[in-house]
Amino acid sequence: QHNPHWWGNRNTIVHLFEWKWSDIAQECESFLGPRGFAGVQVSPVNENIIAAGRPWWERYQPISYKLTTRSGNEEEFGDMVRRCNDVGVRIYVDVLLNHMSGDFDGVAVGTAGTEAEPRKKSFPGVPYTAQDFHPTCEITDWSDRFQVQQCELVGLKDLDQSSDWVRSKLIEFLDHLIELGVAGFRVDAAKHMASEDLEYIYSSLSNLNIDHGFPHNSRPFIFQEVIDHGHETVSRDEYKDLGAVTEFRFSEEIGNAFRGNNALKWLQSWGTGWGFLPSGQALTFVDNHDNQRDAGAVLNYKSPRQYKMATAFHLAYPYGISRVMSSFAFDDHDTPPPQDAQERIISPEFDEDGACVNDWICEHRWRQIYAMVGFKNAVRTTEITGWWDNGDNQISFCRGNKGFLAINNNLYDLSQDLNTCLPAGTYCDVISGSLIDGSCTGKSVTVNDNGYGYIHIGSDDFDGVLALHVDAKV
Ligand code: ARE
Ligand code: CA
Repeated sequence: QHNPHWWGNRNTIVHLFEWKWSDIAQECESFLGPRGFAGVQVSPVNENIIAAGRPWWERYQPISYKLTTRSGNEEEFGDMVRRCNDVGVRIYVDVLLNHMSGDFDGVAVGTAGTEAEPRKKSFPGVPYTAQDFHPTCEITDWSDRFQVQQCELVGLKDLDQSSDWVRSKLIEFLDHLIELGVAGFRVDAAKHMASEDLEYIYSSLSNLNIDHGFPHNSRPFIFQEVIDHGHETVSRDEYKDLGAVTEFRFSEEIGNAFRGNNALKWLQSWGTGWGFLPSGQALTFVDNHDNQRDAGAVLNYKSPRQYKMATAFHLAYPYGISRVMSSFAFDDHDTPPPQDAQERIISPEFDEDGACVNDWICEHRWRQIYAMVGFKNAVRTTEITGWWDNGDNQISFCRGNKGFLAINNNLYDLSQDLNTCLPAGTYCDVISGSLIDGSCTGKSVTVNDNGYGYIHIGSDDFDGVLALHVDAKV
């Protein structure tokens, strides 16, 4: 179940972390569809516990499978899915199959008003009782398969997916979402579930809903969150044939490279050459909602220049199923999404350039990022050719004769004639500007009959990337 069911030539997913359904519907129509985004990963849709201060992570603690959260209710969810599908943008839901909520003193009330007693493993809204869970134990040894899969991840009540009842409830929940028109699922904490159980669940799911434009017999796209750095017993290889797997090594290595810890020239063998999963099984990202919060190699919006370079490379190099992160501003692990005094999530607002202003970061609305989504669409089906580097942190390459990317992460200028592999003509650099009314608002490059053009990226230019493609030819 590796096919994401993209529409037309589209091929980039954006994670609209913590957005409301009505705002996503609007975003599909006004921005994502027109800009050629292929799909949206949405935050968990089912009822969750209410945690003090409303941290984003309360949504990873389910209470029931009723579709009411701070992002909206079932009606709003259904309306969003229909409106996004109507403009060729697919919806993928983040689903929690591993666990329910963690301990809560007394009776907890969820976002749909359902009561539960997590300490007793009693979730009448499903219903689940203690017998549907693994006995309580703590994960202390991450190399111990039993602990990783049958103990409680950060104290979250661990469901027993080998039981018929649990399986039937999970399948019913996922089928309900398929009925509403989703194209697939991000499976949270997949490493914490036995792959045999997941295989049973995935293969039992309905085909995608033909009323939403999916061809007959389309299977839901599955991408599984498995964090595998190569030194634990449970590995990505157990899951990769069931569906795609999040390739965390990609995220760390691209961060390392663009932070300057590894020369960009080494990126020539990017992909399987770096020990990553085969391209069609790898869900790739510069950062995700978890690792953007950890200090370390991973880049996030707080280092914008490096982040835009890494994203340009991510979207230009033909490897993986790409996902772009769209964040809200945070100080620490617990910062809630933008909310009002009544703790309702507030809608993003935009300035005259279309950038978000009220604590929504909206990386997907940064020109340097959405322009690369357009680049990836324009070069779809081409191979990488014409790699060039200066032996250090200046690189360039072509995508067939449809696109060209150059990056300068050295502290001196890149100024020279390079092979762009493009047909002769003048092209707009889609990073420093756009093609508007037949002319470039940023840099432009004139390509001669041999495919060469003069490329300049100054070390103090606003961005360290230059990107040309056939859809931005003057
Ligand atoms: C919160 C509190 C906890 C509290 C718990 C229960 O922070 O203190 O004990 O509630 O009351 C998210 C947040 C958590 C939050 C949780 C539930 O990140 O802070 O806990 O929601 O509200 C491992 C897993 C991987 C998991 C990461 C976070 O393998 O699956 O840990 N990622 C997913 C989601 C998270 C989410 C959950 C799972 C839970 O993406 O957003 O948690 O649904 C090594 C290992 C990895 C390990 C990693 C971090 O790299 O190889 O396997 O990841 O360390 O520990
Ligand atoms: Ca488990």
